[in-house]
Amino acid sequence: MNRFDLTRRLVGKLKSEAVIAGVGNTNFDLWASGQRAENFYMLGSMGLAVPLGLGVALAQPARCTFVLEGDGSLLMQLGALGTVAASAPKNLAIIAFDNGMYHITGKQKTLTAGTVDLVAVARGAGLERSEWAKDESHFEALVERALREAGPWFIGARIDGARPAGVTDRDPTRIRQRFMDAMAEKGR
Ligand SMILES: Cc1ncc(C[n+]2csc(CCOP(=O)(O)OP(=O)(O)O)c2C)c(N)n1
Repeated sequence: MNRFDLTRRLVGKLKSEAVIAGVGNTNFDLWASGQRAENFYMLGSMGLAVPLGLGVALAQPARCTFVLEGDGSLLMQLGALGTVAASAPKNLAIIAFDNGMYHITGKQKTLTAGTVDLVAVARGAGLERSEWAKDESHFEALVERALREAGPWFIGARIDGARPAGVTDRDPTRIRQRFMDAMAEKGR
């Protein structure tokens, strides 16, 4: 599967849901998919997308929040999965884009290229609703379930090594303000 394709499939199903995308390629492809005001693009802090998404989900229980994160970034902050399970926000879905590498810094292999299975790790952390998407239509079905049924959800997607479809503007102040203004609007 391809990250930009999956990101567009996700965004095509959204209304006022929040989307928090992690460093590098995940936020580049989210940016390239249309720059919704409800999108937050993490610039620089590896592993912070899940903690940020957890905070948004807890602060805005009426709004569904999606987190998009790479395998390398998830591995850097694994404890966050246990914190999500302990907090059990029904409105949070984590999507892990697993390419088995730190693509953006030079394609160095991550542990998921070897023994680590992120969905098994998420289940072990207490996230019962954790599944690998088998293909694009299964990915869409899991996203639709996450929009309808109580989470927290963890959806893993094994992706190719394609480059992202764009590059996010490096304007953190504007990204933060636009997102905060959107979060001040009523959620669904
Ligand atoms: C604490 C920290 N260490 C290292 C980096 C440098 N860095 C930025 S992105 C990245 C790789 C991210 O890998 P992954 O989350 O798997 O995403 P991919 O690049 O494969 O899309 C690294 C090592 C950083 N930003 N922060």
